[in-house]
Amino acid sequence: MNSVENKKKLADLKSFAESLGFDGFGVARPQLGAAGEKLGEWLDAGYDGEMAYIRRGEEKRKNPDLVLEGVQSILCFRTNYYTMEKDMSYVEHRDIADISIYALNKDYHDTITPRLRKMEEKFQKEFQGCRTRIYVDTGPILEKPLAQQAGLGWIGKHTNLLTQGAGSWYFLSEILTDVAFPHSQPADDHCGTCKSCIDICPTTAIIAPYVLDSKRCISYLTIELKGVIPVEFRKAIGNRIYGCDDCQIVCPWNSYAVKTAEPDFQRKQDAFNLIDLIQISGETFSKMFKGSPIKRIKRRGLLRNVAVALGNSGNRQAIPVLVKALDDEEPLIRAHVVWALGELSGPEMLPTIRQKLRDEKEEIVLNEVEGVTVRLS
Ligand code: B12
Ligand code: SF4
Ligand code: SF4
Repeated sequence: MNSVENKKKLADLKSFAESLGFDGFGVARPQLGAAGEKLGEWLDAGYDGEMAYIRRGEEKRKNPDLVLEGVQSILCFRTNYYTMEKDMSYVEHRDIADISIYALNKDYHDTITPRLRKMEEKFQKEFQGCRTRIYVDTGPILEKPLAQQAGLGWIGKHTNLLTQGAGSWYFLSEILTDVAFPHSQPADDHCGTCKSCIDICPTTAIIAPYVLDSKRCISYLTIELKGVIPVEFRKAIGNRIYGCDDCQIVCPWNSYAVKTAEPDFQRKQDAFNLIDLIQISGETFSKMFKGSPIKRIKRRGLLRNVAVALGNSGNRQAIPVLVKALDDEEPLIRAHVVWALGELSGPEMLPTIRQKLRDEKEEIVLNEVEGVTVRLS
């Protein structure tokens, strides 16, 4: 293919991408360079926590050729999910559950994947016999460094990709292909001397500029971590029950973010009261969070987080519903409810906890009872 034809086809692909709802498009070379090496360092330091899939796919993440043999170009896309203004005042509404903006809507994988398929179909028609692979989030590739190379933005000190004039409230997705295109100009870093994201982080998870220890990040603790939330982070979690937006809220570049008109991303969830949420049954959970990313952590993950948030609410009216929740069939929920009761009440609560859990066998719950006994005695 000659370069004029090549450029024309790229321009057509870009307009098609826009017509599908993508609002950023660029082409990355399929080499990760320093980002691949840094991944190794990051894993060696154990910053991945329990996300074993990252380590499993380490070699593929470092080398896209292991994902698609003969890959020549990676087409990268941005999808804006900014739907509501949010400032840090949300932390003062301690009875209301905070959910990250990206999770208030339909699960983005379900919106973006069909679009990528359409993009892929068009591509296959244009370049007969070519090979392609599409990904949004879950693929064994380093989406942020690739998007940076594709000129879509730079990786900020908070480790998200952000763009001048657009901010960072967007998702990334890709098409890998064996068709060669001219690669885009990589985006430059415009963080400068700013360090607002580092200063605001409630758990000091951004341990150095551009380096995140996932094990400390509230997004990891409330979504990825399957088991018990370490006690040292529970207070800092505040009322956040699914993900965390703080490092993006304070980023000055997000003052340029423009709300998306995407119907799938219009805010559907109402403001949830924590006391109501801790009482939901399995059936209500399934109905309430059908099609939402929140379904991923299941009722037990959500109510674990809600229990922590209630413990941080300072609202003693939550005590009776928490006492009732000690009967929950999920040990993970009972364990965090014990902690929450310890935060909201005094030593007078200990006999009730012991009585309710007199037949308790689960170690994670017994550990919490021991912890609360020490704290309150
Ligand atoms: C694992 C993961 C997480 C983990 C780890 C986050 C992270 N920083 O990578 C956890 C669970 C914490 C997480 C949280 C969130 N995530 Co996430 N996550 C991913 C996932 C699946 C893989 C990312 C990955 O490979 N991380 C591994 C490490 C190695 O990457 P890294 O932190 O970028 O590490 C680099 C730096 O450490 C750097 N480095 C190391 N040392 C040094 C030193 C210097 C000097 C420099 C310059 C660099 C440097 O090099 C490393 C390699 O590039 C991607 C999807 C994908 N397939 O890429 C989505 C993704 C990154 N997540 C996304 C989102 C939206 C989020 C949240 C905002 C959700 C929320 N609101 O709660 C938060 C943001 C938290 C944050 N501050 O980053 C989006 C980000 C979109 C964007 N605009 O950038 C992605 C791209 C998903 C998507 N398809 O849209 N996520
Ligand atoms: S998402 Fe929250 S906890 Fe994670 S790095 Fe950003 S501010 Fe810190
Ligand atoms: S808050 Fe400041 S340092 Fe952090 S990503 Fe934004 S511009 Fe960069």
